[in-house]
Amino acid sequence: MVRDEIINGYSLVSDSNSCVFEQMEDKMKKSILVVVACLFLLSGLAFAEVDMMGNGEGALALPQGEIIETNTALLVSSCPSPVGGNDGLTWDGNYLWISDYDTGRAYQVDPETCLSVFSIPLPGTYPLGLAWDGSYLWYAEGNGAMIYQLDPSDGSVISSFSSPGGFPTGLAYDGVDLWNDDTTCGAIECTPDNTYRLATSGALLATFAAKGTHPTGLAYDGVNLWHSDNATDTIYKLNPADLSILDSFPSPGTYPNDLAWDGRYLWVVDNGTDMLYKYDVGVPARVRGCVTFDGLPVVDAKVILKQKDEAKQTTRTDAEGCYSFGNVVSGKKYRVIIRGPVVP
Ligand SMILES: [Ca+2]
Repeated sequence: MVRDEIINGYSLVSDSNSCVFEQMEDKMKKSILVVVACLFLLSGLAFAEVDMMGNGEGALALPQGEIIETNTALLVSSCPSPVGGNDGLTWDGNYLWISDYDTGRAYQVDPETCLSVFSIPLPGTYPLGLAWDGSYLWYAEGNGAMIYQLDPSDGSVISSFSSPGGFPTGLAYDGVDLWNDDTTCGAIECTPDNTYRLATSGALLATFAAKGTHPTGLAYDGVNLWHSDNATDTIYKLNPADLSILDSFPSPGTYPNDLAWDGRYLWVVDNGTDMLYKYDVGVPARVRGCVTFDGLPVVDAKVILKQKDEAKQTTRTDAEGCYSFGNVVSGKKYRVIIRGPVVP
């Protein structure tokens, strides 16, 4: 639990799930309404919990009609994949790579045209996840439960090791270590499903229970891990420290087999639609709320929105006592501070 600053006699106390106010001393000016809502922009978890104590001259009702919209991801474009057995996906700095279980090859794909420009043979019989370490492809093979490091020029094996689980699917590389989703047997019925952190030597560094019951794709954006699940048809933004869910959005198809990060956009390859999807996952979130006092709207009150390391935003409540912020950084805790005249 973190004790935050004292605001007009009230101290904000917050933990990871909620925040309340504790009245420190009765110094609140009767003509000024000060309310801080401590909110979390997490899809499905966004809420505000505010204990209002008022000033003894009327009951405060805040926030009322709270509407939180996170808009985690915006589909920028989509195109047909050049292959039919879409499984692995990664980005090499200029091109996408897709592994294809129909042909047993990996295809280098132009992101503008979505056409293959080059391909290499893959070892094993069930091509799955792909990742890129800056020089080499990493590749998960399902039937042999193997993870390979491959030369992208000809597909020759640089190194390989057995995967920690029985059916390795998604792969990602975070700059140091590999991340690997595993579905145990390739079907939803088999459990447990895990997400592993692995050294490039193959040493198992950490095991996490996977989000969903058919984990498939993985990508790393420099800060967060992105993970897809074919059972819930959901794409998750995860904290790599503990794999807690930071955000999520519905996958565009029912087989989001792998993910890739191109430095700006998140790509999804789907084996149901055989399409490639490009998402903007940095979409600003919107926060709206309304303020009342004794059942009447608080009009023309100054409203301030703060997020750590972001510029402070201000607006004013309208005739209905409502306010809206349209450019809030998604996935980041924020506070709304309302200052205004109390209705007599
Ligand atoms: Ca990947």
